[in-house]
Amino acid sequence: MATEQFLVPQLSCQHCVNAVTKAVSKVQGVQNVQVNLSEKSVRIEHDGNVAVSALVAAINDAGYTDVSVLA
Ligand SMILES: [Cu+2]
Repeated sequence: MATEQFLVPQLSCQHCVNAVTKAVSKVQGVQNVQVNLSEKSVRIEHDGNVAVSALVAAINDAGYTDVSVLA
């Protein structure tokens, strides 16, 4: 089990929350996705075998290109 957190400044409404949640949930190995709209952060729990780059790619593919990795 591992957790990654990302900052996605372009998150602006519930539509964004749904789009990112759906996109990231499709990545194999992802177990839980929590989007905090007020903090514009995405917290992802996965099985430990998911590359950070794959998670960023999924967020990018959903249309959110300005993604940074939080500690
Ligand atoms: Cu939106």
